[in-house]
Amino acid sequence: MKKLLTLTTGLVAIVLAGTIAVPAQAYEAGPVTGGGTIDGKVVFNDVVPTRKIIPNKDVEVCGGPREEPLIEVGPDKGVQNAVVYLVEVAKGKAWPAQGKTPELTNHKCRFEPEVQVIRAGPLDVVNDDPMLHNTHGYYGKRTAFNMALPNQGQRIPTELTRPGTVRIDCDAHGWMEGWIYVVDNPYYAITGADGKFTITDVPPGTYNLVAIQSLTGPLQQSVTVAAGKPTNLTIELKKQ
Ligand SMILES: [Cu+2]
Repeated sequence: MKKLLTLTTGLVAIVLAGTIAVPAQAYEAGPVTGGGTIDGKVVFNDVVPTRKIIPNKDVEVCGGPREEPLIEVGPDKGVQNAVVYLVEVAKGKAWPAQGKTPELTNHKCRFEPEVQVIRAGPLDVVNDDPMLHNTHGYYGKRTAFNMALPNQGQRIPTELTRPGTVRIDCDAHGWMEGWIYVVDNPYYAITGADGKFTITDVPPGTYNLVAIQSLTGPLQQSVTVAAGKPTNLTIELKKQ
């Protein structure tokens, strides 16, 4: 038996050595025993920077000039719409049951939702407005998808298969911006208006946790989860 194992390991090593790019190991979902919880709050203590938005067309739908915050901070400094996730988790809890395909909707020249987390896979892009939007998604500088939606009610299916941060622009309205975080495991959360988040059923162990928001960028830290216990974190985001 031992000999067979050694032989098998040897074969695997040969196969791997012969492969130029080893694909990332797929997440393995199964029962979690003694899972812990990560509870936390994402805060921003600095002055909130804003940007001036001056729509130069379609103003009847897009609205007039305005000043918008670059980070959504509540009265108690909690950050809304920050995304928190664990990276490189090999196995753990099942994915939440997925009903319909996640959507990115152009509505009154905004992306709804403005920030979302999706499992790597399909995405539907929708236009709710009575004029052209050109929805353009990027991983960094590389285009992930680029589509014209000239008609109200239009829906175009696409896919985001690679985990990572996807920035969404509109080539017709330069000020529009949205964010999709594509994940390859179900250990993620998005903060509510109070900045709080919860990640449940985490197998005991030590993980890399990333908290990310568009102004501050990603902040990574190590977190250790004990069996059956909550781990409490306060994560302070800072301007890049
Ligand atoms: Cu647009």
